[in-house]
Amino acid sequence: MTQESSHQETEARAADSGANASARFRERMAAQSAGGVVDTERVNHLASRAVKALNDIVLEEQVSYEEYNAFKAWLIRVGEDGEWPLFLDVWLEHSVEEVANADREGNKGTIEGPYYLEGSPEVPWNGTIPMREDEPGTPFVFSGQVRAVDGSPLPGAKLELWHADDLGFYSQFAPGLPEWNLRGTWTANEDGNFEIHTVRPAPYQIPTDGACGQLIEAAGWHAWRPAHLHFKVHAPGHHKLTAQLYFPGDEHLEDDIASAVKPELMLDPQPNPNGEGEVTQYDFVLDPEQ
Ligand code: MBD
Ligand code: FE
Repeated sequence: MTQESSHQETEARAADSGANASARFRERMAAQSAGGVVDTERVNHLASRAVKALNDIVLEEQVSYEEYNAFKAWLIRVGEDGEWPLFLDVWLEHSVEEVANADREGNKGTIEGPYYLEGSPEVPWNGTIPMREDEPGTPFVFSGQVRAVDGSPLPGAKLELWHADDLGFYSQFAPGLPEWNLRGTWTANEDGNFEIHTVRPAPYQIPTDGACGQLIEAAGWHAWRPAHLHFKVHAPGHHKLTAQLYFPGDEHLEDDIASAVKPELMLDPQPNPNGEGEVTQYDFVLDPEQ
């Protein structure tokens, strides 16, 4: 990594990542023809419940004008910093994911978070993720198989992986990183196997200098997520799986700010017998579509 890129990267501001996350989300919704359409009756029901829940809090907690105005100012700032995607994905998406995937038989999934991008570079089944020549971090080999719930391998399954770099930044959201850095799409081989070469991600702090950081500080919370690898795994005729995988011993497994850790999503890295970094194995099991 050059001095220049590390300098730019560490100067990433919450508002830059927020603006990028908001813009990418808007693009994705615009690309889905049916995106965002919820029928009137359902909007009435859900919006009425949400408004009532907030009013109940005000009445039960005897909320003052000072508190109301602090809340109003903070909501305005969430918008200004582009942090609605971050706020929602950290504090609400885990419940939506729980509802969506309650009856999956195969792999447990977890939240997508705000930093996914479609269309990352294609990598052979045993290839290396796009990264800088001197990408900081422990070399990490991640292999496994993609199968159906009946045990049959899924050759040609696609695995999209994205993760933060050693400083906790995601390409295309923080400045100063090459496009698609630490993002790639693998195609499983004829046995459904894959072997991904990357570097081990570091624990991750959500941006602290924006509206979400302001809330965390005002409430005396912390901003940490455990180190994680994000995946989307898909094969024709099967439900797409969105998951994250975590590392044992991480300080924030029990108190992930995004509430997205599950015991089924733990890796077990071992020293690589070749002496360079670590290896780990994990299989993905996909549910049939019906
Ligand atoms: C992340 O990297 C992330 O995965 C989530 C869920 C929220 C904020 C940043
Ligand atoms: Fe993440």
